[in-house]
Amino acid sequence: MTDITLLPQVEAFLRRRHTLFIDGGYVQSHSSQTLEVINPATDQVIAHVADADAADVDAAVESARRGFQQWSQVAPAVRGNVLLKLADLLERNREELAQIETCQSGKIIQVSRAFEVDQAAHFLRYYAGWATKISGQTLTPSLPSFAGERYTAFTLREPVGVVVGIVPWNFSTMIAIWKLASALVTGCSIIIKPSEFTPLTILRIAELAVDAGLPAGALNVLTGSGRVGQALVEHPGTDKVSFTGSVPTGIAVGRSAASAGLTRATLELGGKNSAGFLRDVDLDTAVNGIIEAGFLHSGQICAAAERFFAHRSQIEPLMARLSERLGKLHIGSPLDERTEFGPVTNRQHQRKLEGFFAKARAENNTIIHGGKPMDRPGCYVEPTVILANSLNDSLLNEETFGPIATFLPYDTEEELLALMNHTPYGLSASLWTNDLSKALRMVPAIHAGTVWVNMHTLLDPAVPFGGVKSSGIGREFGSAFIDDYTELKSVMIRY
Ligand code: TXE
Repeated sequence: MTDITLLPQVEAFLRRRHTLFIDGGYVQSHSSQTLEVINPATDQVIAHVADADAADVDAAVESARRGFQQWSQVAPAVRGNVLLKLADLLERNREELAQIETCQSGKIIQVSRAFEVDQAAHFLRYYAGWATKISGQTLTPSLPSFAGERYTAFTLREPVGVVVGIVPWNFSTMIAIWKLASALVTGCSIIIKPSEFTPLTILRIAELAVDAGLPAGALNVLTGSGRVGQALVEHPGTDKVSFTGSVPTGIAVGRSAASAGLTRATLELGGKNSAGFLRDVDLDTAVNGIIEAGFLHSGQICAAAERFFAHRSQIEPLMARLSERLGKLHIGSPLDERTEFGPVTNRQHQRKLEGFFAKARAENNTIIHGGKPMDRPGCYVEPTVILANSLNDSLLNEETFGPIATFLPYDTEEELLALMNHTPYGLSASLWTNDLSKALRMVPAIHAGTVWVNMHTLLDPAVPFGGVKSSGIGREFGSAFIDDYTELKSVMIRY
């Protein structure tokens, strides 16, 4: 094993006594409770963070309300420049941030660098560009004039106020950046509640945001358990929640937000995404596609595919070739630059995946590859390929959020569409074919917020992203986020 050496600043950061980030700096929590942060590759406790309490929630919300008053008055061009500077600072501190992220999440270092830092900086710059382009419209009222009076009208786009950004553990930095960039560019302030499993990187980024010129209170970070997220959603001083995470928690958050005086909620939840391979795709292309769709970051991606459908004539050779490729993956320490496949992010999740392996066996699914935890320290499970018996099998219906590709054969393209749509979820789906004309005819029949053709999982800030059915409400990215982070005020004038 040849792990890279941790930078001295990473060692020093991990040794810090981590507190909360409120009002532009670190402050002690009112609570004496702390949470352990565990490196899932080694099982070692690498840091402790505060488990915020109700008084901390009040302090963060008061700070965010003051931050909102100030930040919403800052000129759009200046807001955009702060985001651009933050993107520069992410890149300047790339290795430090990537190493902190890998230590807390087990994400392989190459993925931490490429996605948690480089992609996050790319998203920040995209959002920064919107700062100077968000406006209302002028309108022509429709009513006739009764006595010669005239009417004119226009709309204003106003920031919604204090946003709560609740972030999961799979991409702790990039998802936090999506939320803070959307909030800050529209003039909102934001309180980020990171996952209890991965709270560290965003604490460091909050410091960088102050260096980039963000005023106190515009960004606060409250660490703690789900209870802290719930208290923020229910707080009368918050105006909107942007949640990314599991379906059951997302539904609970949506309910709490509605009960707390119709707090706006955008919910980006997971699901059970499908990838359908048409007969014309050659096996190597299909195998590369399955690795991209199902095994990047050990499948711990809400948009990843978990249900794979291949033509009956191809399914066996396809699974054999996939199994051969997975057998050659370099599995190891996420701090080793050669590693292609690392641990999952926490013990709880590893146990959940073991539960899925047991279900597959109990339902007589065929385990083509993997199907076990790995006999080594850390939260490792084998990359796994399963052949299901029927559409009702658990592995084709329940989100595993892990490196498990479950297959079922189809005979006709009509059947393929029915199989792909047979799920209460609809975040993403992909079709793989050389026949683009056929793909374009099939795309409208697929029930998902994003349909990819000959690709899967790659998110672009210019392309809206979000779910249909039980996979969520609202869209991130593109111009679509503007509707969720601003109120539309209508102004009508008689003259
Ligand atoms: O997610 P949660 P968890 C799946 C994955 C995983 C399972 C549970 O299968 O094994 O969900 O993971 C905060 N009010 N996904 O428990 O519960 C919580 O503190 C407000 C899929 O980590 O969804 C964390 O910050 N907030 C998923 C965030 O919500 C609450 C990504 C997400 O936690 C809360 C992650 C409450 N009542 C896990 N309860 C995806 N699809 O992207 C918890 N939180």
